[in-house]
Amino acid sequence: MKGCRICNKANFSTILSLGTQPLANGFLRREDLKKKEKTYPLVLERCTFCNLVQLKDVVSAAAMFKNYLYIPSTSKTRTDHFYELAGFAVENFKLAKNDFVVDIGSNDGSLLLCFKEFGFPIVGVDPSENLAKVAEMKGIPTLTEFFTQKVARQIVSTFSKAKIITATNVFAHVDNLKEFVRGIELLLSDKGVFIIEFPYLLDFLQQCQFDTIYHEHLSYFALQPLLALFDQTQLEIFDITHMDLDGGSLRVFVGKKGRHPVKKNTLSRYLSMESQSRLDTENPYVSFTQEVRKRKKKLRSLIKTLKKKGKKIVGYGAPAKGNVLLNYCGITKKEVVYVVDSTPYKQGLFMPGSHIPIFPESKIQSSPPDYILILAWNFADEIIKKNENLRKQGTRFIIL
Ligand code: DWN
Repeated sequence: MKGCRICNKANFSTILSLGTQPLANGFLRREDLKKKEKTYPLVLERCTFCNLVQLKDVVSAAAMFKNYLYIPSTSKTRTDHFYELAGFAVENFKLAKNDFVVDIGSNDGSLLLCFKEFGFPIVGVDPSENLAKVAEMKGIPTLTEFFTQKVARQIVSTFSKAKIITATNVFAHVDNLKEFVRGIELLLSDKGVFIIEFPYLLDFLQQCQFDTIYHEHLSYFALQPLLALFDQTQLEIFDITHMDLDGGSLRVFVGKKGRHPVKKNTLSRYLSMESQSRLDTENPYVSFTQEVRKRKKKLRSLIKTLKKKGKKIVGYGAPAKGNVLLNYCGITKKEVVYVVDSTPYKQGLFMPGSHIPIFPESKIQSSPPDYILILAWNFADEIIKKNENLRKQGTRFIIL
């Protein structure tokens, strides 16, 4: 029986099972449609000792990330966010000309490009072979690896220690967190700052973001379990900010112990919000699971009614979470005739499980549907703005 990845205890309370699901970024080619699709159990549980919410089953990281189709640069909201993050880091931590910046889970290099434009030396670390090539073509040196202590030592000996290390939507994807943070201890300079961004458990529960439960997302972080993790290291969390991105995320600032003034009042504010939400009891998770079942029922009945009326429904965005939503709610190409997505690598492929075809966004303009189910709800404003003309012509948007 596996132990909790933060406290090693093996006492878990099941929160929700989403059955068995294909990998959320496991988009299919036409020739794959006839083959039996690999599915994996998808069960969310809570460690009853340190309260880390996490997946029960771990799928091989190589299977998920070696060839990766998700890129952040397909959404202006996200690329704007990266510029803000880079600008904040440069300003707030007074980066000097040669201060070295490392991004872990650097994907196609979108975030590092911002630091590069500021003139800083940079390196990316990402296991995805296809995306490392894209990053290198943009002039972003990238180590095609999962981040470990060995990779940290390699970077220090080849380049230097890092003043800034970023990990945006990566930390929650890591199975061996202790190995990862040991690597940060080796790579981070004495006054360096490790900046982590991830969806916040309180927002996840309050907004019932159950479609973000998928095999890449191993942990669903609140502050309390993270403090327990860093207590085991030479690092400490010294500041936090909350962001609206992705339905509510935290930006957590970590440094070597004693090197940065700890904003105790800020940390206690988050800890008291978490204790008011009683995250250490069954209550919030029972209400979450009840709400999930309600929303599944509501979406299924809406789609059924619209189909009965002969309405044409298409999906907007082919996000990983969209696949979880469609598969968990049993929605297939019979109900949603196609989805559109701005990611070139996804166009021409099919959604895993539902087998809904993926087209470029232009398709939706050429044959306007009656309804657009926004699967990338975290970018609903950007998507609705982009399709204002369709709205004016009577197309309606559905956001669960
Ligand atoms: O944590 C993760 C998040 C950050 O990104 C990864 N595990 C996987 C991935 O999750 P996702 O696929 O749900 O990410 P997004 O960024 O919410 O996906 C949005 C999708 O919508 C992309 O495929 C791009 C597409 N899109 C579009 O087609 N038109 C997005 C916008 C804004 C648009 O206008």
